[in-house]
Amino acid sequence: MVGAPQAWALGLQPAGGAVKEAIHDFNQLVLWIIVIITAFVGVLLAWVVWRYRVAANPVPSRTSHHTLLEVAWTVLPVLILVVIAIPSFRLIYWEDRAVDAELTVNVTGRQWYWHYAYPDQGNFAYDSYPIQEADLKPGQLRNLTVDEPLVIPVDTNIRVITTGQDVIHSFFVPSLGVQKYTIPGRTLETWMRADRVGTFYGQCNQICGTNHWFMPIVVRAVPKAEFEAWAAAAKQRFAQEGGSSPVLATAAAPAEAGAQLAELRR
Ligand SMILES: [Cu+2]
Repeated sequence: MVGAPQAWALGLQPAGGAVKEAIHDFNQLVLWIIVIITAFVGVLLAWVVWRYRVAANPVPSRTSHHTLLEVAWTVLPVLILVVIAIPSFRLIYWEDRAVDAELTVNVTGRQWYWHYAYPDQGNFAYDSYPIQEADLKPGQLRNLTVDEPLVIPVDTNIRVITTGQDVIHSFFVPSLGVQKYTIPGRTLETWMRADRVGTFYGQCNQICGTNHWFMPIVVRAVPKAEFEAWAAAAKQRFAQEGGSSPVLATAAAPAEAGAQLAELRR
């Protein structure tokens, strides 16, 4: 599966995992509410224009105030908002923390590339740089391809801990339903899960400076055995290249990561 924007597509990207599926369901609810309200207001407006045009209604009524109507058009929107709010808050809290996370990845936003660390896989870390248009190979997506993707095992709850090194960035992968700010001096948590093997594309979606537009994210979900092999090889490779970064490199929990950051900032 490829999680990427399609030409002329309408609506949200297809879901690559459970979080995005829940977002789809919520979107469906809100979309129907919007359609019904728009249709109702449209029909009402058309009827008023027709029924009270000058030819049909030469002497306008001087009526003002209608208690029942006024109470109704105050209470009804409140009820509609409550209907939206309940599943909305439920979804926000569900996205907030990983349940039984089997793997943690630390995501650091930098001007203008990403830095990924795997604290519970031998603590290796590496940078993920965008590929310039001139260097693209056939089949690679323009403005969305990187040299080293974030590799994750499929069917696994993954805790994502984010921080920023310079300015606020945002880790955004639409098809996995992930969007989290990366804020210097703070760590935020969210989670993701790919239910299908595939490549999922995203971008930094917080205006973060000149190259904000060119800060792609690639998440590659692979079978678990393949991930183990990749992690073992990556640990060797990035240790040699010295890809490990002090920032969050050993963070196992948000509290620890926060303490480390405080240490680094002193
Ligand atoms: Cu950014």
